Amino acid sequence: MADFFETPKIAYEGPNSKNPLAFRWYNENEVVEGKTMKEHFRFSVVYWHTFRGTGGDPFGSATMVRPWDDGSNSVANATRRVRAAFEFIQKLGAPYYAFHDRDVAPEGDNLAQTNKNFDEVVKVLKEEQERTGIKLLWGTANLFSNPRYVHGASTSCNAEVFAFAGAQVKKCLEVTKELGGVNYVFWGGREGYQNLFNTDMKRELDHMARFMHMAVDYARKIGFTGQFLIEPKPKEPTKHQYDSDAAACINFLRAYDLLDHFKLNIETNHATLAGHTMMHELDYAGYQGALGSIDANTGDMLLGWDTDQFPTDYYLTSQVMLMLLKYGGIAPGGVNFDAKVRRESFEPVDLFHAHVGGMDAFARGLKIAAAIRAEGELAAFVKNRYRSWDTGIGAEIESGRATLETLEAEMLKRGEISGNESGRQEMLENLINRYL
Ligand code: XLS
Ligand code: NI
Ligand code: NI
Repeated sequence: MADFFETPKIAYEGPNSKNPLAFRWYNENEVVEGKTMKEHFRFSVVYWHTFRGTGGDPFGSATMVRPWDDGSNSVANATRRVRAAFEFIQKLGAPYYAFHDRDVAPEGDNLAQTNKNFDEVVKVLKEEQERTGIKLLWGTANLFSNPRYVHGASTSCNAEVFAFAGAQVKKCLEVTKELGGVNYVFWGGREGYQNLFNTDMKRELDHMARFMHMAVDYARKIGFTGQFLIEPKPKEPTKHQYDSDAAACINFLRAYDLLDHFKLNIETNHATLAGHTMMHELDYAGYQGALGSIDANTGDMLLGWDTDQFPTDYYLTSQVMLMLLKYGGIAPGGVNFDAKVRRESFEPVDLFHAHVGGMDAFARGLKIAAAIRAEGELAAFVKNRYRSWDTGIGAEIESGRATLETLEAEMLKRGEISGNESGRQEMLENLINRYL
């Protein structure tokens, strides 16, 4: 097998290592809270940014040096790219990858030709999965790049476009099943609007729900048992994306009777764009039983778009891991690096630096979160903060026995509440810093 990368396999060398191409914290067999790190994270590499990202931006063309890629739209080039991708993922030691249909195989002149190209590349993906043991975390259909999706896919004003998108998802579900994918993602590419003057919002949302029901029905029909996921994002490319945040997605799923079939794939940078923290989105999805998977990345404080940077901040990864531990882990989802190297980091080795840093930041975050939980001070504080609900009037309310009349009678007797206590935010922030 040809070597596309000069970098050798990445090894765990421990916190004192100064080797930039070694893990200092991610030790896949190390057990934390009863599970190995490998099981906790289920790290996944994305095909789109890592193997299709060119470094182009609105002000300049491609910068990435990818010697295995001749830039053509041929199946031969796509096949070579698969070999390079699996060499990379194997050397990195990530157990999963994720793709859009159009990342892995080129579109042809018509749907039949496109499907044929896809099938040819899928054979190679399957061969490489078997050779390396790397598995598919999720598949998804790209329903936003092609100009036919200018007005959206399932929410397009044009029914023919809905039909084409349906055909595309059918094929992508078959392929995801064929490759043993454990999830299937819908990110609402252009499912939103730029302007409400030309938009029938109700009709579009009804159509989006119809589309998802069709996917659920077809999955059942072909025996695809992977978890369906929706990935919230509030804007970009449209001004308003219908799947704007965890709460909006869950409301949509519940309103259209889809909540039994879907969970959420929460992405850090999307949470930021929605004006939430990642921790908020994870807690919200988690308490509703809808936390499915995460797209791990980070934005830039000074840039208001989806910069998809690799996460390196321990404060962030500690918060994420506190939430994942709280809700019992992420499987069958995973920690999927929907992140791209900067345009200026154009050499192949930068892909290793980026992923090594992300995996290490998450491993460090896991250890910090586990230490906070082991000591139990934070949990004890929260439990104590809500103690008024455990007995007396609080327990009456929670159990549903209290009414406005009983509350009035009780408060007339007391005359006033007996007092509130400090939230101790600063003390708790200092407490977290003790573990960092
Ligand atoms: C775009 C999304 C996208 C999804 C997959 O912002 O993050 O990459 O993860 O379609
Ligand atoms: Ni994403
Ligand atoms: Ni994104």
